[in-house]
Amino acid sequence: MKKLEDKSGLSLLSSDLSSPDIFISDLHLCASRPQITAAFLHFLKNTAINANAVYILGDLFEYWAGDDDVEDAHHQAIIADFRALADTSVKIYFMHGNRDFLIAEGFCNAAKITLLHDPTLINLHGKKALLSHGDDLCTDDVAYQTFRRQVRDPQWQADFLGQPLQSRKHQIEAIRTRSEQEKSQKSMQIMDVNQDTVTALLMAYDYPDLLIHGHTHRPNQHHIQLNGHNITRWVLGDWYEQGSYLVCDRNGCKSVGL
Ligand code: LP5
Ligand code: MN
Repeated sequence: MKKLEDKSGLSLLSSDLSSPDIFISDLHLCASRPQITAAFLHFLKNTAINANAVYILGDLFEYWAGDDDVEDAHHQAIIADFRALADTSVKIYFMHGNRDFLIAEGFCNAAKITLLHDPTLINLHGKKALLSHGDDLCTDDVAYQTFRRQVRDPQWQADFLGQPLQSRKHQIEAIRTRSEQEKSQKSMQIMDVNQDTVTALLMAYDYPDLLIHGHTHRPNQHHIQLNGHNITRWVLGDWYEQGSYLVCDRNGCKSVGL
């Protein structure tokens, strides 16, 4: 895979025209919801296996406290099935979400997954598709964006990762509680993408045909007309109640429920 160095670099990832590409996000896998993990592992073995590539656009895990947690039994089961899928030559790409941005080389190498920058532009069966987790687009959520800047700071991350794993998990649980409290006070509009931010991103990436993201848990297909360009914004669904994925081939994209 070549790394995207500039905004015109459409050569980054190219889809194999004969097989579909699959996009998922917001699975929030954790040991306390074993039925979702089982559904996901079934999906890897029975659906993803027929794809050219699987793109996981963030929040694969409920949270990720650091790569020293790869030894956890729940994580090992997932890693084993990713490796098995990668060994069949299905490519697996992962982009950080707001829950699992501490995933690094340790997990990716163990799982045979390639980490993607947010955002990443790909050539999707001849269409330009811009991929993102989506949290960066929620700019009306000022409290979250302040929090995001803090925890994405490399020095902050180095200090955090220098603490014992159990201590990190306790701190994350405390932030989760606070996040849930604060979310209950925020309007749905504040927690959605900001249209001006979306527009600026689409223009910065020279009007891609598609923008595919998750995070908001509001699966939908939005048609955007921007300066003479027709753009589709696909929002992926979460896996809390029922798994779903977006599948794209040379005929277009469609959302599929499990
Ligand atoms: O995830 P979701 O969809 O429920 O809510 C998000 C935003 N919340 C978060 C927080 C995460 O859920 C929990 C942390 C994940 C693990 C990260 C690991 C490493 C970090 C460890 C930190 C100790 O992302 C939520 C948005 C919502 O999406 C919709 O977009 O609204 O944002 C919040 O609720 C954030 C609050 O508004 C602000 C929280 C301030 C916390 C300040 C504590 C500062 C201390 C920092 C480090 C110790
Ligand atoms: Mn998210």
